[in-house]
Amino acid sequence: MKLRGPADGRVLTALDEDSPAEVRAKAAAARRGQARWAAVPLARRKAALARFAALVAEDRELLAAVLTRETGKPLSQSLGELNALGGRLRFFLDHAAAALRIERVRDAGGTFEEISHEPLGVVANISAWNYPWFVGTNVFVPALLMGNAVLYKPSEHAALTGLAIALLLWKAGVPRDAFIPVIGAGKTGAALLEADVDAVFFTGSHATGLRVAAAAARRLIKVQLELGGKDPAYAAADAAPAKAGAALAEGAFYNNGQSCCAVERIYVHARIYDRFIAAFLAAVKGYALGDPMDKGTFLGPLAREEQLTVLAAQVKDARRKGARLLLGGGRLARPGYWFAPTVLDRCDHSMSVMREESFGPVIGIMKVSSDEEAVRLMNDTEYGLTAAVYSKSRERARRILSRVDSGSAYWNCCDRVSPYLPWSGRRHSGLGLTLSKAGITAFLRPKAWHLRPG
Ligand code: TXE
Repeated sequence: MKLRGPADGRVLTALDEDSPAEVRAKAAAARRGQARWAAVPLARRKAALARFAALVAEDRELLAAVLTRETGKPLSQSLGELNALGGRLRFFLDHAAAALRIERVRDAGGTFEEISHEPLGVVANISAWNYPWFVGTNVFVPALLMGNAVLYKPSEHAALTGLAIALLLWKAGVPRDAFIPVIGAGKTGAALLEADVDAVFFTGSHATGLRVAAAAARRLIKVQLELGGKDPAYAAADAAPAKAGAALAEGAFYNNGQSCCAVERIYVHARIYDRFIAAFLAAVKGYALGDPMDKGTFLGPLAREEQLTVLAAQVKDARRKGARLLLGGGRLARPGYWFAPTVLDRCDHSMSVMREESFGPVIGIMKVSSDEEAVRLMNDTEYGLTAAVYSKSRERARRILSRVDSGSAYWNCCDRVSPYLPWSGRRHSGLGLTLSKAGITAFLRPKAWHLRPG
């Protein structure tokens, strides 16, 4: 498998892909390793993951450079991801013991009823490239802490980061058969789903998520899917247009729009429309575009060449149907996978840019005349990951957001994830959740105990 650098399209290196037989052998090793790892006292499992956090922090400059080379994410944003990792890992470490505690729930007239929590077993973690440290650790850190073994398949676009993760976990004391990287693309992922695993945690596209869910259903194994979104934001009539414009530009263009919770479509009340657009455009025009290895760069190349075609088609479709192109509009004439930051307004819901995930530096904006209209449009989607409202009034934002069918709600903020809060998508955005205390217990199975002393 050849890995190409998105900044210039040149081959970075080549890696051997795991064949189905190798995947099966790795799964068998993980099965043996899991039993031993689960028997390690929690304090030692925690110590290993705490060492992993320290090693990542120590090596963050080098790890950020690796991530930037293989995905094109600007170096400052790769570093941002690595710097924020410590807090996330601390959350998991702090809440691990409580998740494993045995609960006595009732004394039923001499019969004690208790619940204990056991690991799922061997967890397949099929991961994505856009935030490989975040979306990876959201799964494999709590999985390992709870006593599971993990078969980790990094995305083929972030395989070097995947291998670096494995090396650091092993160095930190996680046994080589408790965390095993599986290298390859879709075929390898499909083979992993046929191997002897007890659960699959997937991050990626809706289309692949459906295949993963179907494979898991045939085996009756646990499945969790973290898919994309078409995340709406609404700037209400009482929002501060300059602030909202700048904040939503960042939400739409950070990581070149390649975040599951990137702002994907914007509705702006007519009363503040012109001022909002001016602020939005000024912010986007101010973003430094260039070599992702340069710390001053905000916009780099896309991670995947295929997405250039998707974005070009969305822009063409929108313009044909009457959208106004305010900025950008197409591929940049340079080697690598570059697309100009693109802003379209006068959009409507007949356009794919307002309905299908863009996952790139393209945003559609639409004028609305009431909160009611904004709610209707925000809900006019198959996705349900996040939604944002900009308004001076918390009550107004709460009223609107409680009517939007999404897993996360943002008031005067966007494109944000917290380890303390559940990360979940509704409908086409996913199944199950990661993060929060529930994102730790997701890696456990309860056992019901009926205990009658006699
Ligand atoms: O995703 P895929 P890709 C969205 C986003 C993006 C698009 C495509 O719109 O443009 O998906 O990205 C593995 N069985 N998101 O191609 O194909 C694959 O090797 C088992 C949103 O990266 O879903 C990789 O490890 N596994 C998302 C993982 O699945 C298979 C983040 C994801 O690949 C497989 C990433 C198969 N049949 C993309 N086929 C988010 N939630 O933020 C592929 N894979």
